[in-house]
Amino acid sequence: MCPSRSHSSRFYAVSPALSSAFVPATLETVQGDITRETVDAIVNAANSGLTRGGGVCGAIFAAAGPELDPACAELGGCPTGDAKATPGFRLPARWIIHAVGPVWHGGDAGEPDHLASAYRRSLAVADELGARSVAFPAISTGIYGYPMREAAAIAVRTVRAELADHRFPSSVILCTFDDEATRITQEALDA
Ligand code: AR6
Repeated sequence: MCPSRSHSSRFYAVSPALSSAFVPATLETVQGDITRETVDAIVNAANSGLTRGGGVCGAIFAAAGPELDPACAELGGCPTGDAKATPGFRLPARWIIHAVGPVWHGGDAGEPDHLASAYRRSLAVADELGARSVAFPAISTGIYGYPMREAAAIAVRTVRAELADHRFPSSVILCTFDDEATRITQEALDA
């Protein structure tokens, strides 16, 4: 579990599978190293070749172990805005969902749509896997240069909308890596 946990934002999503019943779904921000999250699936901020990279991708490949490289190679890449899953190998998480966010080019090159799509597709893959809990890093906000505030607003809006439509997951963590990202993400949750 990540070292510091900020307060959660709880809301209620209607599960289509449970007709009129309400299923509590949680969305919260947690600060720390995503590779240590004890969730069913963690999301990787991947490149379209699904190869070992820097940032959170490098941390995930290092923690998952050498089995991850051939497992990713078998997937044959992944377009921007899409997501594909592998096992988590040596991670506490059972699965890794590799999501490819956009490189920031100033905001007029379809970046918001691609970023929302990366979150949406990751949640669809989690749903297919039956993953009950998923942790996301702040996709695209590091090496790919997406401004944190804009990215956090898209993450919160997209995840909230998707959780209302899917049975799984019922718990989503937005895992932030530093104090500023945590503060900005919490503000997006509270907005
Ligand atoms: N746990 C949680 N968040 C982290 C961690 C960690 N261990 N390490 C970094 N972050 P980035 P991108 C945060 O650069 O911008 C790779 O080479 C970090 O502070 O990892 O989508 C890939 O292979 C930032 O807020 O991903 C691609 O080529 C966020 O994770 C490219 O980088 C995302 O930063 C993807 O770039």
